[in-house]
Formats: sequence, structure tokens, C-alpha cells
Amino acid sequence: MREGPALTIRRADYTEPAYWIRNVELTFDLDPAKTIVSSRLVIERNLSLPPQPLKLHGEDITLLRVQANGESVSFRQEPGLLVIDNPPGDNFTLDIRNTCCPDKNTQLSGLFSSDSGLFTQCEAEGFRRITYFLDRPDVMAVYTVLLRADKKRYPVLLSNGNLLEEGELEGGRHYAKWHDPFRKPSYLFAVVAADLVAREQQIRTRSGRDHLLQVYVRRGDLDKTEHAMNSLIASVVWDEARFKLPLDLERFMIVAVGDFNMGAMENKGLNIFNTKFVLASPATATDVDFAGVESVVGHEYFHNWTGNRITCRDWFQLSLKEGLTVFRDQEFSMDMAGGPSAKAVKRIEDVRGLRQVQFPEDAGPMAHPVRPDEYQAINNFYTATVYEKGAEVVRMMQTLVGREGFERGMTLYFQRHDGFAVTCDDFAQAIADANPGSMLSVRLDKFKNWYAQAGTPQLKARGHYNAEQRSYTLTLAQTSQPSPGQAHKLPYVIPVQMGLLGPDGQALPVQLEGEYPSSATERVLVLDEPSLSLTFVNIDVPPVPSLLRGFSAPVRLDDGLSNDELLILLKHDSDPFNRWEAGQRLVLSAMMAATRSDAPPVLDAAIVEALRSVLRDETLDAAFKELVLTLPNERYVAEQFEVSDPQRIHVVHEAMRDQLAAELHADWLWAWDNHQVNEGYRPDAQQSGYRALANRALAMLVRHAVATGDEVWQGKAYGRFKTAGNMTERLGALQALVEAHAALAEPALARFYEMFKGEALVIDKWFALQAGAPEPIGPNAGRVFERIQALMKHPDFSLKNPNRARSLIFTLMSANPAAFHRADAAGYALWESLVTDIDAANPQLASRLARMMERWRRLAEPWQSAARDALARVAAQPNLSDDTREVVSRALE
Ligand code: 0A1
Ligand code: ZN
Repeated sequence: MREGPALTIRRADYTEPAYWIRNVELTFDLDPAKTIVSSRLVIERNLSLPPQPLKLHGEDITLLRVQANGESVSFRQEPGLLVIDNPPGDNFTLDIRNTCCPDKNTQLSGLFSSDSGLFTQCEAEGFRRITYFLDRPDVMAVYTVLLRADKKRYPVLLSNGNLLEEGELEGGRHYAKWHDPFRKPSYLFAVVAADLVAREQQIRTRSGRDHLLQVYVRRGDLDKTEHAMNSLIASVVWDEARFKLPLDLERFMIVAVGDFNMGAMENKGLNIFNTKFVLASPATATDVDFAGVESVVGHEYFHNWTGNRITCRDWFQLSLKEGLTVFRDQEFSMDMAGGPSAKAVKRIEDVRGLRQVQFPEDAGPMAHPVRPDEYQAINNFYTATVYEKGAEVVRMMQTLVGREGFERGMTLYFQRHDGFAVTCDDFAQAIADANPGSMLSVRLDKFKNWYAQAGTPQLKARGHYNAEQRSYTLTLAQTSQPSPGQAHKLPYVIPVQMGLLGPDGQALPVQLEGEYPSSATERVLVLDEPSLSLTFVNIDVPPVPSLLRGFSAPVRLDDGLSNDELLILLKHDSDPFNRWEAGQRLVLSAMMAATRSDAPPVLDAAIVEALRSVLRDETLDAAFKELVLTLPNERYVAEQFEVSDPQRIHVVHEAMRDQLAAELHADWLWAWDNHQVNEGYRPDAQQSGYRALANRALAMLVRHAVATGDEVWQGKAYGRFKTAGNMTERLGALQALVEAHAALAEPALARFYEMFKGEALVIDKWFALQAGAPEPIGPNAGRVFERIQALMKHPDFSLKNPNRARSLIFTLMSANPAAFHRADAAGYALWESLVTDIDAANPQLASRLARMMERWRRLAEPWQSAARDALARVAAQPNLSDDTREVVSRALE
């Protein structure tokens, strides 16, 4: 940990490095207690800058020796740095020897131990925890790596690139030598020394080149790697077909590790993954897990071009690779899902995620632009804004230039920048330059406000129908709220995909005044000023506008539509996203109204009927129905209020679920009966849609059964739980019992534990399920929280393993507001002690946990004061990491 107050790093302060490192030779004598690292660096002074000392980064490592050009050289150590004041000339080699301790590395950044071996994580600044280096992404070098380790304990020795040589050494040790021909920044370096086995596949790509694909896992896990391998092959094929980007490596490796802070890491040719995103078998993983594996395998693979071949000049440009790569993985998953309806389901899921996580972030104390201007701890900026909003910014570019135009832009981007470390400006410029005359190129400066400004803009839309003129005038206006450090906002370029519906749901023409008539019923309007009025002609009936189709821009839309108009959209919109959205808005406004009043919460009959027709509609896909019939979650509802009462929201949410369980009882029976999958398991869109809807139906049937004292459906759910042929159905049945607090939940939970006690990822689900269970309303309120406290003492629980910590603690604090926000503040006391404990071992994990409280100002009393006090107590601790300190101090500002 660094000493003294945290430094603020500013984008405006960027300067080129004073030295370049062109070539790196590393030798590792691997040992979990003490690894010796010998490094030979070929260094060149950057002649465009005045001569200055060479300052190499280093953190938590011990220096043994430094030599320049084979001779001793004078050096000094500053906190976090090794300084050589007088290097011998403009070109020289530096030999460094140092040690590091993988066993003591609880942060999981740098070289760390996990049960199957030794692994590295270098993004963003982990390489300096391995050896001294210019640990910044614009310093790119060619690496050769020699690994030496005990052969029995670490039979597999991997690094980036190609294996040059391997062999035996004395004393039971062996070695492997790797060479990566591609220049890369240090954050893409990786080493694995472990006891693993691999699933292998040879492939020949379109260009006729042969490649070896490997997925490395622990011995017992090989049967869970087929889906990851298939996803990898599909990713290779997709990137070649869609963007003409081929696999450039002879060998592409994926390695799974059980202790990992994030999802996965795109190290060149040697991706390291959290086991959660590699291992999947029908018996142990749900459909959602299968989809997660596909999307993360795709994401890391796509980074090979967007991130590795072209990387970031500095960490403020993180979205250059992350926003673009999330966009690419989302497009990939959509294409894999199949037809338009399955694509829409994926889009709805992505937007739901964006609005549940990124919108609150953008309205809170950690709000920052997609390209931030400053940070204290870079690890805090791996955010939904940089990733998911960044992806929306890329998607808007595609909307503005068209799909082909975007592909042309990508081609130009690679022509210009392949092999270099560049900026978000360079990317936007390439897409614009490949599309001269497009709205993106004409309005590029204004478009780039999406990169520069934090906060979610508000889009207000109002329409006026003129029966005499048969015209409809639509006025669009944008406004933006101040965010930390940005009091005044400039307008954005907002693409608004839209159509108009008649009262019977028919699609109306979208011909603007002065245009030739056309048969088009959908178009993209572009709002690039504070406001804009447009008049549509040849409109025979007062239309209902369907705006922001497919969520064409990451804004909050206020279109002033009445419930009747929303019901028309829910029934008839040709855009599935807006159909879903209309349903959600109807329910959300009912939930908000009920939250504000003391009256018993009920959904209007018209809404329930509309939901029933969606459920029964034979033309709609099961997955889509499931999304429409899922109420907005409690956290999302809370975010819509200036100040919210989490307990009242919970009461409303539960009451409305009860109401749907009761009033749609016959429909849930029908849905259950008609959505059984009676063929072999496939995690595809169709089957998983069926299972999702059947699980939702079962949950509603069990809920109703518990409410009415009927034992049949509880028994049926238990039966399904016992005999299910796959994890999606088994977990669905278990969840139905647990969430309804059915008596059979206890034996089912015990049985589930016994069945899966050796399977870490399944036991994570067991913890998460209990942590996410809704608190009972009434005398038993608080039971769920008490249970979570008891589970923290379970022998399988540990704060050291990030997946396990997330399963219990993060689920409580992020997904179970009513259990967490207790009037007695016990939830906050738990948060305080956990943030403190975890921070001492793993600051990245702790600061993510710390963020669970950043929306405290939005809480009503007594929660607000109690939350502030807990934050203040954490902020007062002297030894906090930079990561956690930045979060709590910004929250309190
Ligand atoms: N680049 C990875 C995410 C990642 C970031 C940081 C990590 O450790 C601090 C690990 C992974 C991705 O986008 O997948
Ligand atoms: Zn990424």
C-alpha cells in the first residue's frame, strides 16, 4: 500500500514516457513462498523529451540487484519507484533481479497463488507487483519468458505467445520458454504454473491457417469445458465473418482459476478466466451461466483485436477497448441467439442491466464520463459507465452511420492504428472519416460529448396532432443535470429510432413535411440541438409515438404517454423492445403510486389483463413473455424516487407479485403445462426461453400455494427439484420454494447442499439463493438477514474467495434491499465490518463492496442518517486502501 494521501491522476497531465522498453527477457524461478524474477530490459530514451531520470514502477516486491549494460549502476528507491538518475546513454540494457511472494498476495493482482497453482493478473497495474517496469499501456515490448518450477506441483507452465522449448531440470524441476512475437503493454502479460489439463481443438480458419485452441482447467473439470470451447470457436468464426478480423496466433489458450477479482482477462494468447465463465455442464450450470460463458469467452477473444492489437494510450482511454469490446460481445451474443425475437430478448436484458447499474452510477457520487478526467485508483474505473455506457456510445455510432458504414469505420481504424496505443478520439475519428457526410462525421465534436460528460440526459418528447392538416408535430428536447465537477452540460447528438402507431396498433407512415411519400414506418431522428420540432404528414388518426426503439440512446425518456397509450404499445408495437418497455412502465408507475400511498397496493385490472394477453399470446416467444411478466426489481423502483423507503417498496413489490400469482393462476398453470422441454438439454434461446417461463410460472404457482395453504404445488415443486435433469430446472424449483418460504424449502436446501458440496460454483448459488430471498412481510421479517448472518459462519463460507464473498454478501447488499436496509441498521454495521476486513486483504473487492452504500442520499430516514454514519466511520479509518478511500470519500462529499 502506498503511504500518504491518495494522489489524483489527471487525463490532462498525460505526457509520453521518458523511455521506451523495446524488448523484455524474463526468467521466473517460481515458488509460492518466494519467486525470483530476473529481467533484462532493452531500453531506449524517448528523444522527443529532455533527458531525465528513469523511474520504474514497483510495488510489494523486493529488489535484489540492478545492473546497466552488465555493470553496476547507481539507483535509489522511492515509494513505488526504482529511480536511476543517470542511465548510461540513450540506449542500454538493464538487468534487474527481485523477488515477490505469491502466497502473501491476497489482492489477486500481480503473481498470486490459487489452489491449483500460480497465476498472474496484470491489468491495470499488476505487472509492477511482479517486477520493476514502466507499467503503463503506451510502453509496448516484445517478451521472451523462461519459467522454472517444481514439475510435480506445477506440471503446466504457460506464458503468452508460442512455446519455444521445454525440458527437465535438476531437483524435480522443469522449464518452459515462451516467446510472444507481438509487441504488447505490460498489462497483457501473463504466466500460469499449475496442475491443469486441457481440452484441445485444432481449427483451420478461412485464410487456411491452422490454430490450436486450448481450455485449461483442473483435472476434474474437463467435462465442463465443451461449451467454452464451442463458444471460442464461434467467436473466431464470428469475428472473421462480421469484421474480417482473423485469429492472429498459432495458439490460443484459456485458463480457468477459482480465485479471481473480475470475470476474465484478455492477456495476449493466454486469457485467464474466473471459473464461473468457463465451467458449464447441464447438471451444474444454468442457462444464464451458459450465456455468461459464451459472452465472456467472446468478450476476451474480441479483445485480441480491440484492446490488444490496438490498445489504450493511457487508462483514461479504457473505454476505447472496453466499450467497443462490450459492444462486440453483445452483437455476437445477439447473432448467436438467432432470429429477431431472440435478438430483442438479448437487447432487453442488456438495457435492463444498463439501467439497473449504470444509470444509478451516473446519478451518484462516482459518476464519471465514459472517458474519465481523473481518478485516484484506476481499479475503481472498471465501471458500468466505461463498459456498458461505452458500448452504447459505440452502438449509437453504428446507428448514425449504418451497419456497413460502421464496418468500414472499423477497417479504417485498424488500417490507421494497428500495433499502437491510441485514444477514444482516434476511434471516433476513424468511424467518422470512413463515413463522410454522415451525421456522425458532420457532428463529430458534439457527438463526442458522450465521451466527455457524465450523467444520463433526459429526453422529453411531446406530440400534437392536427386533424385538419392530417399532420403530427413532435417536439424533442434534451436536458442534462450537473454531475460531480461538471456543472454545465453541452447538448448531445441523440439518435431516436421511432415509429408511429394508430389507435388500433397499425403502423403509420413516417413521412416528414417536404419529403416524398414512402412506405417506411420506422426511421431514425437525430436530435443534435437542445430541442427540435418535426412535422409528420399524411397522418389520418391521432398517433401514439413509439420512441427510442431498441433503446437507441442511453437517455431517460419522458414521452408523457398515458396508460391507454402505453397499453396500445404493449399490445401492438412492432418493436419488441418498446413493447416490453410499455409493460414495464405501466407496472412501474403503479408500483410508484402504491409506494407513495398507504393504501393496499394493487395493479389495475387493465394492466393485469394486458399482461395476461401477453402471456397467452401464441405469436410471442417464451423468453420475451418472461421478461414482460417480470416486475421491475426493488432497486430499480427505488432509483426512480428522489428519496425512497426500501421497506415500503418491498411491501408493494411482494403484494403485486401475490396479486399476479392469484389473478393469473389459471394462466400460470397453462404456462407451466405448455413450456416443458422434453428433449435433450441445449442452452439455446428457444429451450432457455421455455425454461425461464416455466420457472417463472412455477414460482408463481408455489407462491399462490403457500398463500392459500395448498400443498399440491409445493410438493410438485419439490418433486421437480429432486428429479430435474438440469441445473436451470433444479435451481428454478428450489428458488420457487425458497422465495415463497415454503416448508419444503429447508429439506430442499439441505439436499441441494449434500448433492453439490464439492462444486464451488454450485455452492456459490446455494449461498446466493439464500441471500437473495425476499424478507417475509409481517412477524417473520428479518429472518432472511438472520440467516445470512448464520451463513457467514458456515464452514464453506470465506471472504478470501471473491466468488464466495460475492455470492452471499454482495447478493444481500445489492440484490436484497429489504433485507439490507434495516431500521436497526444491522445491515450497515455488517457492511462496515466487512469493508474493513476485506480492505486489508483485497482492496479491489472491498471498494466494490463499499460502493453498495454510495446511493445513501437517496434513502429516507432513518436509513439515510444511519448509512451516512457507517460511511463516515469507514472513512475515518487510517489504513484504508486508495481504492476504498476514493469510494467512501466521494460518497460523503
Ligand atoms: N480487461 C478485463 C477486465 C479486467 C480488469 C481488471 C482486472 O483486474 C484488476 C481483471 C480483469 C475485461 O474487460 O475482461
Ligand atoms: Zn474487457
